[in-house]
Amino acid sequence: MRTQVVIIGGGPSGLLLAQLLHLQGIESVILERQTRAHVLARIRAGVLEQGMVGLLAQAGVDARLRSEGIPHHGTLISYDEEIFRIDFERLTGTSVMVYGQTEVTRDLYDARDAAGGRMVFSVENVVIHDADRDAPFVTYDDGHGGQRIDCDFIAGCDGFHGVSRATVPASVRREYEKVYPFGWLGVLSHTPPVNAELIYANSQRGFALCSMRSPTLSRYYIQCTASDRPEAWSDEAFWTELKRRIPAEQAESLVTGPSIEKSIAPLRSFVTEPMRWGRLFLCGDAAHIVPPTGAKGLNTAASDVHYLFEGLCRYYNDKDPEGIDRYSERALARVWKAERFSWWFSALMHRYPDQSPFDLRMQRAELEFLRSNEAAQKSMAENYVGLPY
Ligand code: RFL
Ligand code: PHB
Repeated sequence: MRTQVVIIGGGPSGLLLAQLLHLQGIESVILERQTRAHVLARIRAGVLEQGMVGLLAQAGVDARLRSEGIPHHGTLISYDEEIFRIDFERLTGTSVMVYGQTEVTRDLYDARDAAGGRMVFSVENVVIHDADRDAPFVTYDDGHGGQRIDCDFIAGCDGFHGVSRATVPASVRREYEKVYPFGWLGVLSHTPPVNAELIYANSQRGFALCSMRSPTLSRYYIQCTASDRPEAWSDEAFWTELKRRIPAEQAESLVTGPSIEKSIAPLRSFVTEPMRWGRLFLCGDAAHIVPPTGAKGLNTAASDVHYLFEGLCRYYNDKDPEGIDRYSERALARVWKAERFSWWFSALMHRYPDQSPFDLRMQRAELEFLRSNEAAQKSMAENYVGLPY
């Protein structure tokens, strides 16, 4: 088999890239390790920047997003007895959209089906060959034996644990990593959200976040220890702990109910450089991870897709290699800004096991500065709604 671009990974990055390329007449094949049902069962991000909303519109997959997505014009931040609002609309003139990653992925699968896009699920032993030569190819097992696809380029959209990053020789790769000494325990429940906007809470007992997916579906998180397991948390224990970490008014009005999903995400900052090796391009979580504070993971994956898509279009439509040659540099410039914001917002909002009384006062001073300073709020809001592509 032959195609122009082999896309490894059928998560949001791979699907969005495939759909955008298709609309430009550029052929691709997606290879996904899991089943479609497995990919669609994952509960992950919930907040989309306008840049990503625009990209989904460009891909022609924004109909449901426009009707079911919830625009958010600000967010609340609480600490101790204080609560204040960051007004995105006033400070930046724009807003974010609350619409789950699961729904984005479902819309993209539907679009790929409608376009007759080639996707192979449950593949095993994906191996990238000759990425540093002119005629690369990918081999894999599809349950009926070994297969081979020859191609011009490979997009490594296979997440943090995929094969793409590992294909780049260690002598070429530079990796930067910070592992945080805590995780997030997340619960999804069929209950009305406690507040119309998200609440990020820094409490003496640790961080909490009140988020949502729809007017009847809530998503809540609490900071937990890195070694915690979801089975150790009953629903009752979760709700009790959440109420102790959010402002009293919201704790009183919180509607609780059975969890329909409960999971723990570790927190990590990670970047690999460069994001290109020969004809292999890394995209999204395959190249970088952010802690979820500030919701930058999915949005940064989308900006990578934007730069790669632009580069491939210029290559195929104008025979101009400049876009793919500059892909790594352009993507990384934005990636590091998202890394900085997620790291800063995580440090501001969590309790660290080794925080000294001085560290705690610094955190509080920073929160007070943010509460009272217009320039600090503007900087936070600009990063939250998403820096320009
Ligand atoms: P994904 O979504 O991980 O998709 C990669 C796909 O590649 C497949 N794959 C392979 N396929 C073929 N061969 C192989 N060898 C393969 N290895 C892997 C996988 O099965 C998968 O389908 O990466 P992508 O597309 O780059 O998208 C990135 C986003 O998913 C990610 O940035 C966010 O979900 C991060 N993230 C969150 N971001 C937020 O902005 N807000 C959140 O609340 C939030 N929660 C989360 C998250 C990530 C999590 N992970 C990765 C554990 C919660 C969790 C639990
Ligand atoms: C979510 O709704 O899952 C969510 C929202 C904001 C974040 C992280 C996760 O910063």
